[in-house]
Amino acid sequence: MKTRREFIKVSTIGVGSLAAAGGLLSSLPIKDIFGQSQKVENNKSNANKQFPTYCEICFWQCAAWVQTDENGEIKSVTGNVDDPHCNGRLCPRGTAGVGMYKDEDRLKNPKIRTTVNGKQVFKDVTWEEALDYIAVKMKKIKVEHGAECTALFTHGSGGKFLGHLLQAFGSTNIAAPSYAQCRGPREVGFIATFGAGIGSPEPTDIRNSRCLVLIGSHIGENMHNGQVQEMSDMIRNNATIITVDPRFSTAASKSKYWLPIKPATDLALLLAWIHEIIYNDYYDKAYIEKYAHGFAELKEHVKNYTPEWAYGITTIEPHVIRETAREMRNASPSVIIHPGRHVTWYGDDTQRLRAVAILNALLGSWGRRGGFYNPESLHLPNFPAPKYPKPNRDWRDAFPGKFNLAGLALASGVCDATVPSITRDCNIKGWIVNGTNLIETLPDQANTIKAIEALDLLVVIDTMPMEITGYADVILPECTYLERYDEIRTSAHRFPTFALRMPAHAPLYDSKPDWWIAKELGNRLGLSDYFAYKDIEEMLDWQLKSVGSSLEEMQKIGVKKFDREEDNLYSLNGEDYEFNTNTGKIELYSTALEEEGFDPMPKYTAHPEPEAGFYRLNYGRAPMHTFSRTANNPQLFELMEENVVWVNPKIAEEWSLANGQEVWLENQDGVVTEFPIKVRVTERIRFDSVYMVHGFGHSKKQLSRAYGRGASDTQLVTRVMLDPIMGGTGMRGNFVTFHTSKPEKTVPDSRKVESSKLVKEEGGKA
Ligand SMILES: Nc1nc2c(c(=O)[nH]1)N[C@H]1C(S)=C(S)[C@@H](COP(=O)(O)OP(=O)(O)OC[C@H]3O[C@@H](n4cnc5c(=O)[nH]c(N)nc54)[C@H](O)[C@@H]3O)O[C@H]1N2
Ligand SMILES: Nc1nc2c(c(=O)[nH]1)N[C@H]1C(S)=C(S)[C@@H](COP(=O)(O)OP(=O)(O)OC[C@H]3O[C@@H](n4cnc5c(=O)[nH]c(N)nc54)[C@H](O)[C@@H]3O)O[C@H]1N2
Ligand code: SF4
Ligand SMILES: [Mo]
Repeated sequence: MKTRREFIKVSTIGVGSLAAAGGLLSSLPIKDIFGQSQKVENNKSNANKQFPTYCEICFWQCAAWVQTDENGEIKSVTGNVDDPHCNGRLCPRGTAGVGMYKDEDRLKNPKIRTTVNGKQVFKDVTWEEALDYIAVKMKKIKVEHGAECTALFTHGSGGKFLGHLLQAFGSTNIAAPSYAQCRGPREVGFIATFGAGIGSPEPTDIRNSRCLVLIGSHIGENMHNGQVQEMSDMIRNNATIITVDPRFSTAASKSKYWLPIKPATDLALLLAWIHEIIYNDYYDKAYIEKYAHGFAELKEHVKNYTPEWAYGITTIEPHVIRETAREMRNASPSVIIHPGRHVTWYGDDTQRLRAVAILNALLGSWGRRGGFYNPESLHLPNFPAPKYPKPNRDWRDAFPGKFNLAGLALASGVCDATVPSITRDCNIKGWIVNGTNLIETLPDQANTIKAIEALDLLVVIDTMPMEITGYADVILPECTYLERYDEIRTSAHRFPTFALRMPAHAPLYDSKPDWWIAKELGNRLGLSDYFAYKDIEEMLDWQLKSVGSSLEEMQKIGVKKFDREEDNLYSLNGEDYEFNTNTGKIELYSTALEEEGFDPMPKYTAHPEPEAGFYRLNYGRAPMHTFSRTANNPQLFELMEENVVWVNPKIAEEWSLANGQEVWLENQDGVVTEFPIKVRVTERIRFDSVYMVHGFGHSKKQLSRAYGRGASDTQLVTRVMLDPIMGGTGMRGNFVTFHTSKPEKTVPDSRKVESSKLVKEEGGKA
């Protein structure tokens, strides 16, 4: 069958030759790389100034200042001292924000997929042409299938404008991979327990805590700034850190206790801790009596979950389980069992996070100093606009009766609802993908591509040529965060703050911000009433003036702090409080889960184990990179060029693998990595697992530095362990084995979508 959409590599004439010289380029110092192809507009009126922004290299959104040089060129980015997210210090990635702006491989102008001489290529077009094309296609989808058959995938600030556009158009299918592929189960587990989710930044009072328990949450490699800083403060104060991780992480190296747990068994450890804390009367009696529901049921439920029972499952010795439970009790209520963030591991993730929430409840840490504080934010009113039309269906209709507790749309669910199925009547036909590299982000790449094949329209808005842009019908280049305004950051913290992002330079090339793209598309779709401001400056000024500030003020200060409305940072010291749960109490026994037919209290269930010769694929973060988005950043590439696979010495010996040797990994479904990855032999990983950093192994040649460097974990995540409660995609149930030379086939027939769909052609002129 002839495929409609072939994979096209976005290429430019200049970049094609640069890519060929990738090896050479990569060894040049950063300034030479910048000097080579950069045509930076001279912008002298901006010379030697500083402009406020907040960082977009990850979602901690640290507020910062952008400095320009004597030519008005962006020179550096530094932390804003008034910002509680960063306290004036950026992480290495934030400092390298300039590299994102100066990356010569950036997308430079809009493109439309077209066929020339029977070959699919991308044609350079004007913004007018690109936006007209999209509007015509969207209207057609609306007439033929309904507006609800469109969806937005978005990760990052500009998504709000596109979300507004989509809702005005008539669809509520707005999904971010930061939910079903990341923190969704944590939110659902905590909402079921405390009636409130965690959100971002996490309201963990780490700096005042006396005991921090990290369960696969690798702060220090996971560089979420404020909490890394607070954890350093804790270490200086000699507070106790307990790290549960099959790998000797950076956090483990700073901990009093490292529990090298057998992967996939954390729930057993958590239940044993709950058992210890209840049966030794370590729990906070007054707190539980006043605030909790279901203590007696919980006590009975965990009766047999003893440390000896857990030892057989987790390999953590009973005396260690007892000692660490005592450490938690000694610190209570200033103790945090950290909820983690990327928690979609084994499919029972909501229940594991329920156990984490229950443990925090028993120790009385929710709403207490050194535990979880009560975050506060100040909201800005929306610019006046008509009401959104009410769609008569959404992605949920594809899953009748399922995932009712999911609080947000599932990116994987929207993707599944796009794959044609005779049993579903909600097939999505148009996607706008903004700031998310879905090919590397969603598990089961073959499924993602199957969904893309079924689309009538795929618009990709990105700053870089990434794997996802190769599948687009229309590519729109967004300018980087250093070249644009966005919404005011209003995230909750110990006190409310606003942070402004404004351009420090005009957009390079022919790139545009999301707010402009959304407004222009709105005009073409007959939705201009929803965008009734001249430009974003007018809108922001209107919003800020409504709360007694102004755009002018924010341009000067960058961050504005507000007092809390009430003195209730720690609100549960005996005060009356009604939780937003069915019982109005902290639910140790969850009535909401019971109503949905799930276990009201977490139960341990075993997960599949690797066969002989296979090892569990474990992945995580490196301090100097964010997912797949920074691999090509010239400054960060200098710090880390590729990922490596961590292999235990015992296994390395069995396979005769040497440090630095290249291997190809093959998973349980016969999928082999496209590129080889170097071995790192280390005691820091258990013998039953291997570990690699996510975000490498780019197959996009236009990424002149990152192409083919290291391997992609996503290629190996073909098995998904679905969380039945909220639809999170557990991704750590995949097993791999080694090849020392490249095996012939890289994709087994059973997983091939359509071979020609992955034809990697060079595109036309860009
Ligand atoms: N295998 C595997 N999959 C994972 C994970 C994992 O560890 N392993 N982690 C999961 C987690 S925790 C998360 S949160 C998600 C993250 O998933 P994503 O957010 O999809 O992560 P990235 O791969 O960084 O893709 C970001 C995309 O946005 C583009 N971009 C960067 N800045 C801008 C901008 O200002 N504007 C626009 N329009 N585009 C921009 C980048 O070029 C890139 O294409 O992935 C999840 N998926
Ligand atoms: N530098 C940097 N920092 C980041 C990001 C980034 O891309 N780069 N991304 C941000 C985002 S969106 C997120 S969601 C967070 C993610 O960061 P976290 O939520 O902290 O962690 P994960 O990525 O889930 O976890 C990785 C850790 O879990 C361990 N692990 C694996 N399997 C198991 C197991 O069965 N049990 C236990 N106990 N541990 C296990 C791994 O060895 C590894 O140390 O990081 C954030 N911070
Ligand atoms: S933690 Fe680092 S990358 Fe993330 S927003 Fe802050 S400075 Fe930027
Ligand atoms: Mo995440």
